[in-house]
Amino acid sequence: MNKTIESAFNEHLNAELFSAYLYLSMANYFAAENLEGMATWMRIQFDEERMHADKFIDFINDRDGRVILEQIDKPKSDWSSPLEAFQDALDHERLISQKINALVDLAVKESDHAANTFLQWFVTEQVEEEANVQPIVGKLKMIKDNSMGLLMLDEQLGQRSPNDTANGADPAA
Ligand code: OFO
Repeated sequence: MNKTIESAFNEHLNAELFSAYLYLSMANYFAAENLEGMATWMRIQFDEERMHADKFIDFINDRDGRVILEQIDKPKSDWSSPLEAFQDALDHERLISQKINALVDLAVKESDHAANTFLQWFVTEQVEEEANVQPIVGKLKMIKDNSMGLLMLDEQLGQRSPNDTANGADPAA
């Protein structure tokens, strides 16, 4: 496997694992706030991020590369409001989208066509990842301090099931 790509993919694998850790932390913040629906939504997001990490692991191994796990940074554990938590999630997904785009640029530069093709799934996925969070942020801005609105949104988000995750069923599985 191209060593530059291998090292960049290992670095990105760590970013996906951090995403998982961040959303698990948010799930526990929501559980502590008795917002079980939002906690469920974040637990599903946690699972999804682990699936993203698995994809990078499988690709590196399939190409006879070497997966090197690094330390995962400690995520934030408290937020001042559900809006702040979901805004952080949206900002984080935008950052991950930039990282994926930078990996595509690198794959092109290194003429690694297999890596480029692999990354296209993530390019599409990131559109979904941002689109999943954006309306929640918008609704929370509308809700402000209205507890009835917050409870209704919590109820709605609790209905998320693993099959409704970004991109629906995993086409690459
Ligand atoms: Fe892995 O997409 Fe979110 O971070």
